[in-house]
Amino acid sequence: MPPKVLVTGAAGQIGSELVGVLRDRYGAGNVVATDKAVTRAQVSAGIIEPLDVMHLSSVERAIRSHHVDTVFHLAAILSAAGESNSDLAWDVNMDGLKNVLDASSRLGVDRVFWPSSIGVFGPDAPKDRAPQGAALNPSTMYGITKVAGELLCAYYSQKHRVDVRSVRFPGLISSEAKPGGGTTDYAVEIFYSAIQSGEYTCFLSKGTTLPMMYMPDALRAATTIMEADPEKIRIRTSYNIGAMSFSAGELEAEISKHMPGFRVKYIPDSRQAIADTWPRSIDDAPARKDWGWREKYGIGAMTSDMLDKLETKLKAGQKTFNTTGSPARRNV
Ligand code: NAD
Ligand code: AKB
Repeated sequence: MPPKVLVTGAAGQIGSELVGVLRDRYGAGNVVATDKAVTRAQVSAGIIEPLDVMHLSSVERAIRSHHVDTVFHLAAILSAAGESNSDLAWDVNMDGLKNVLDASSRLGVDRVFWPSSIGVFGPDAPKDRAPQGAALNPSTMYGITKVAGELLCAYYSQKHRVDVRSVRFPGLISSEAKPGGGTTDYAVEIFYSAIQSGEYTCFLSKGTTLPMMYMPDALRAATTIMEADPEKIRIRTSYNIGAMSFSAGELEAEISKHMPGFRVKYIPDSRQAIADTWPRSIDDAPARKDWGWREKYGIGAMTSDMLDKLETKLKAGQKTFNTTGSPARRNV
């Protein structure tokens, strides 16, 4: 029997793609896509419903009425948005998670997926290959909610027997939905600007290096950890998972291999201070050993695929697509 899945935050960067992957795996009728506000255009065909995770009774009603046994809880406020409105970040990220865990515990949900982030690390963590067990002393409200959320997940696994599984995602790069309110968003914006205008103003400095991952790998990580045998999941806070690390300047150089005329200006804003507290790379040995995590994409393959997919997508919507100034693409 396929699982009956509820996805919260389904209209976001991850959810809008994960819903399609889950519907392909488990059947469209077995995946309920929910968000505070979600439209048919944002997710693949199937059941969609409004759901505000701040309301426990609404979360319980959705789980009960659809006989849900598996939840992917994605609703959240990300790092940069969280620094602009720290009260909202605390409320949505903590109350939303606790409501999902309480409802899951009371209604007998089998498995819950909840993404943590490299934002759990703070300035005192090793910058290179930050280990699974590094001290977690984040200096952002987002990071604080992720560390507390990890502990809450482990608590509900032990005390309430909710089978919660979690990974610490790096910055995610996708050709589909645009990111919302994160510090790593530049690594998506840069591709749109390269294609549309041939130039980009980056809000991080050229040398800022961060852990990143291409969305197809992130979606595979989420389904792989959720389908793994329970005894393989030894870490019930959250697993480090890595794929690639690069600086903004290295990404510019990679895109320039395809578009030699591409130009980037670097004008760091408040997001630089957040990026400066995160590691450059992380060590994900436990995820590789316990449940077989392996990435498929590095910076070269990701860049080629992003440019292919975005060029096709933007050309399809050419009525609003201004090609003036866009440098010619070269075969690499
Ligand atoms: P996103 O900001 O694109 O989407 C989050 C969604 O949550 C939005 O559609 C928003 O409408 C919804 N939401 C906000 N408040 C809500 C509420 N009260 N009730 C219901 N829905 C609400 O975020 P994302 O990039 O898809 O991230 C999903 C999860 O993955 C988050 O927990 C995030 O911290 C984590 N994560 C993301 C990244 C990344 O690079 N995208 C990296 C690490 C971790
Ligand atoms: C953000 O920048 O906030 C996210 C993340 C790494 O958690 N992309």
